[in-house]
Amino acid sequence: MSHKTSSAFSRREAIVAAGAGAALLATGAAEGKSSVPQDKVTIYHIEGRRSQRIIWLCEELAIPYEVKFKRGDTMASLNMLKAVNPKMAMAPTVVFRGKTMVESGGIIEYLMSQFPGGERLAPKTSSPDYADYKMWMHYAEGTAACRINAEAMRELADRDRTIKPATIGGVFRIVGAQDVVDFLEAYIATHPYFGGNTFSAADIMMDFVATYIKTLPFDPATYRNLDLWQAKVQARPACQRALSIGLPDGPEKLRSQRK
Ligand SMILES: N[C@@H](CCC(=O)N[C@@H](CS)C(=O)NCC(=O)O)C(=O)O
Repeated sequence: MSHKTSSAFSRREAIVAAGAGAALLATGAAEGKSSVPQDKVTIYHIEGRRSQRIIWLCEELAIPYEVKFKRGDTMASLNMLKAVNPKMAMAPTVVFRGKTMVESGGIIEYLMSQFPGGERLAPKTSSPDYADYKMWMHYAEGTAACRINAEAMRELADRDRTIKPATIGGVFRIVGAQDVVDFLEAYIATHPYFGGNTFSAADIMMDFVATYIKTLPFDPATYRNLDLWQAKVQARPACQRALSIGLPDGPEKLRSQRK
């Protein structure tokens, strides 16, 4: 793996991803062109966060990209992100063709529409799987992550390590986080992927949700099939490359840093 430093940050501070992106950077240089292709995606990243999704997408589609974060230092990575996107400093923040974007699902769908091969990561619109794909693409953030997060925040506040139904303004939600876990589990127990029969961007979106679930005290017996599916999708070479770039010290190190 080769690393290339960003002009904006020192070698220790910035990591420019290898893999597909580096391959294209190298091609440009060999032809005497700019070593920075116009269509390069810049991903502002925090280890273990949703920005991992964009690295994975770029690896799946061989999109040229660079990743900016400070290894092992969440606050420094956040500050890099804030410097480029002060009003909405969220991971991922992506800079592409002069635009700064947030919202991982939107970024993924946009990049898929802009690079060759993007259509490989979605079922055809004529396929019965297309409805499932669309639903999970949006459910991942629209419902799953935020409902789980609402209860996680309460759980962290209570410190009693139990998941309780979240309330909004004192009113109980009908659909709680365990309902979300049960819904995912029921689907993935009967389908190979979240986009139905084939791997798709919906799996990239849902992977973070599965990881999030594992960090909270849900009963693992309620997400066994989700676990099996996650092991399967994470074994993909593109995901493995993305993890070695975006989470170089592994999830354990990250967990120990959070304690
Ligand atoms: N729905 C957004 C959520 C982005 C988000 O909340 N990212 C987290 C990291 S995983 C973040 O930046 N948190 C900082 C904050 O909320 O202040 C997406 O999918 O991109």
